[in-house]
Amino acid sequence: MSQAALILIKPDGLKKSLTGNILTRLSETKLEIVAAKMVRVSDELAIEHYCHLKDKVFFPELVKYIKGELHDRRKVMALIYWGTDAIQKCRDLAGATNPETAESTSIRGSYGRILTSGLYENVIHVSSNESEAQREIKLWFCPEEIIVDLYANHEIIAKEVKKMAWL
Ligand code: DAT
Ligand code: MG
Repeated sequence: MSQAALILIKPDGLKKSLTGNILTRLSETKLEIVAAKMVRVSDELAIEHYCHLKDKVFFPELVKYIKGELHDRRKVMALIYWGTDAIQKCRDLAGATNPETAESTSIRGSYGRILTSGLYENVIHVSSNESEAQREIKLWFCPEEIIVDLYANHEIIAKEVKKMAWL
C-alpha cells in the first residue's frame, strides 16, 4: 500500500552541505517526491512537531535545534516521499535515532553526532508511523503544496488572509 513519509533535512544537514547526498541516498528507495520546500521554522511549528517529547529534558534544546538556532541556519528542507512502505524504507536509510548506535553506513550513522549536552544531532527527520506521518504532513504542508491527493481536503474561501505577493 502506498503511504507518505515526511522527511526533514535538519539545519545541521543543510550546514554540512549534505542535501544532495541525502537526496541521492533516499533515491535508492525509488519512492516519489510529491512535495518539497524550504521552511523557516517558527517556535509554534517546532513545539507542535515534537509535542510527543515535550516532557523530555532535552526538549528546549531540540526546539532550538530544529529552528536552526544551534547552527546559524534558520531553515530546514521539508519533503514528502510517497510510495510502497515509504516510512520503513526511509527510516531504514536514515538509521537509528542515536547516531552512535545507528548503522555506520546509514545517513545518521555517517553524518550524525551527539552534542556535549547529550542531544542527538542526527541530520534528518523521518516520520515514525502512518498516523504520525499524517499529523506531521498536515502540520508542515497545505493541500495545494502536494502534487497528489494524500488526505481528504476541501476548498475554502479564505478572507482577509495576510500574505506576500509579487509587485
Ligand atoms: P526519531 O527522530 O528517530 O523519530 P524521536 O521522535 O524519538 O526519534 O526523537 C526526535 C528527535 O529528538 C531525535 O531525532 C533526536 C532527539 N532525541 C530523541 N531521543 C533523544 C535522547 N534520548 N537524547 C537526545 N536526543 C534525543
Ligand atoms: Mg520521531
